[in-house]
Amino acid sequence: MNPKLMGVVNVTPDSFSDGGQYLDPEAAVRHGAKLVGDGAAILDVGGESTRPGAEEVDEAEELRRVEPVVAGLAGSTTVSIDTSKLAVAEAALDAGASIVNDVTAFKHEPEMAGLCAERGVGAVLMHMPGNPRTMQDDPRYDDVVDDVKAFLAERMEFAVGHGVGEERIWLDPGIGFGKTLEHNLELLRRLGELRGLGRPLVVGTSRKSFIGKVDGSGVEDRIGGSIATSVLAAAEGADVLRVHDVAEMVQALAVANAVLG
Ligand code: HH2
Repeated sequence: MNPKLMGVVNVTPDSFSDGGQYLDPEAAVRHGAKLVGDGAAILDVGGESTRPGAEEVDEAEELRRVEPVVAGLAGSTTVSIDTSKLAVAEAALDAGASIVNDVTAFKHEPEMAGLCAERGVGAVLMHMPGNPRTMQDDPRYDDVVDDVKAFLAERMEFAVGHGVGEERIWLDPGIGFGKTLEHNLELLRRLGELRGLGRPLVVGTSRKSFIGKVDGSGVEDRIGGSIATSVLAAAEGADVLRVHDVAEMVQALAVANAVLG
């Protein structure tokens, strides 16, 4: 197992686990540099929380948050911009980001596909039904893995149809986005089935509330669950793990690999 680690840099007042900690651009850049030192290959910079029920952030405000942080980090590492807004993605690419991580898979602003195509950058397409305000209202699937797979296949077709090189696309089942505890567990258990889509898989379980639903832990206390789910995801073929706690993940993967030989 040799997944890349994508370290999370949230430049927000309200992200569910680290909101407010890195709102100051200098603090965010310092944090990103620490994550790279810990072993992150990619930093995912975001200026809008997507936690269930989160309010949408004004475009100018999101831009103001992320632009200096992307500029401060992109010279020394690969940066992805976690946004569903075209103007924010464009400014972040201008500032040096080389991947667009859109949790709406280009549904919020379909022109994102053209932007990624034109700039020749990577794109992470994630599964989320509806939007963060509504996604946890009684989510239902016929078969969660088949439904997520069909959605990702359709979004990939859309992106490729708009000129995005298929080789630049990564796919993400969107753990915690419009899913019950059982849906999340089943997606992790059957993650290998998504390999059939033929593209690298990104998985983000870090500190998410489904972990707390298993053992009652609060958001500050979910590292064990984050590591367990991430290592299992890597064993099922995840290529990129989106995590807050990079140093702990590096150790967990090293020990898991040592055991596996
Ligand atoms: N999860 C979050 C945000 N962006 N992007 C991808 N591709 N996959 C994910 O699983 C994912 C994501 C939510 O985590 P976080 O950024 O810590 O919280 P918030 O959205 O509250 O800022």
